[in-house]
Amino acid sequence: MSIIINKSPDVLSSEITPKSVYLDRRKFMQQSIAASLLLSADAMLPAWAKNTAKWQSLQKSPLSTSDTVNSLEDITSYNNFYEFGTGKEDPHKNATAFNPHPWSITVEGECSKTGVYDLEDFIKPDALEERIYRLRCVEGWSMVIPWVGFSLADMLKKFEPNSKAKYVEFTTLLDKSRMPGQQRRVLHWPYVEGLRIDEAMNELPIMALGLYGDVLPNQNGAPIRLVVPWKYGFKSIKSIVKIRFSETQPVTTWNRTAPAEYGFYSNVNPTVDHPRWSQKKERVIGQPFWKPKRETQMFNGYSDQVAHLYRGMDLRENF
Ligand SMILES: Nc1nc2c(c(=O)[nH]1)N[C@H]1C(S)=C(S)[C@@H](COP(=O)(O)O)O[C@H]1N2
Ligand SMILES: [Mo]
Repeated sequence: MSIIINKSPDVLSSEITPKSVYLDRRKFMQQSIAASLLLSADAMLPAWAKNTAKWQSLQKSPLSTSDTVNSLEDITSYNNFYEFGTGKEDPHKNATAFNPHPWSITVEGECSKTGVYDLEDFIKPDALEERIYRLRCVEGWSMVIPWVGFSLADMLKKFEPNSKAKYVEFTTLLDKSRMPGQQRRVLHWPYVEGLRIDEAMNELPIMALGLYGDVLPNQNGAPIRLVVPWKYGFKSIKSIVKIRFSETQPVTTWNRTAPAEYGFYSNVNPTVDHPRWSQKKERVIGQPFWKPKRETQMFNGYSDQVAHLYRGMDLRENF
């Protein structure tokens, strides 16, 4: 197992962060969540999001990194979410009015349990855990986020994919009125991402419903987003409304937009540079400017869990 994996599931983010700071953040979160709910009187929180107080005592996954977590402020004010603008501060400003409830996910393609599911239909609060993962953006920065979520593989298995299901495609909500960034044609909307089925069935990817012990802030992909810790951040698609099992490789947004720059795999790989910049190092958000950059690790530190998925593949060609 790689050195960034903490094997003792005993430290919760609430202990890493001084209690008073953590509680302040919770207060801030609750206020901002309360404020966003005020905007729509009929906003009904689904069962899984009620009483998230208990999320603070969730079991911490042993797959978590022991690296220092970023502050809630960093995690919620420096974002990439083009549906709410292309600037790093735009999602924080422009996503406050977004109401992610009620929410459903359409399941299509090569599986026996296709249909439209309400989030509650398949989310069991017991399956929730805290997973602390580093998010490494292709642009060359990273941060460490205490997610609340559940195993993607466990969720996908419930839809009973068949033998033709070679890939899984994920799609973000398309709604220009609720996602103002979609009024500009900076990307092909809706945002689409995909994984090979064996990648999706690996133990690492999670569907996140929250972070820092509370529901996901809108700018981080409320109410549900993917987190794939060994791939560049853009694979971790936000605000998912559709999951499709397919026989052929999905056409993903960034790959379609700039195929020479963003491959389908997009594994974190310090030995393969982006055509316009090096991927050897990363700026850790929240660290003082004088601190040296961090060395980017192969597969973001998860070689032991995922290197076998790419055995025999040329990762320079399949970038
Ligand atoms: N739908 C959607 N998902 C998205 C993006 C986006 O623009 N739209 N940006 C991606 C990129 S480039 C990154 S780095 C991460 C950022 O996640 P965070 O803002 O929660 O840190 O989300 C990814 N998921
Ligand atoms: Mo990114």
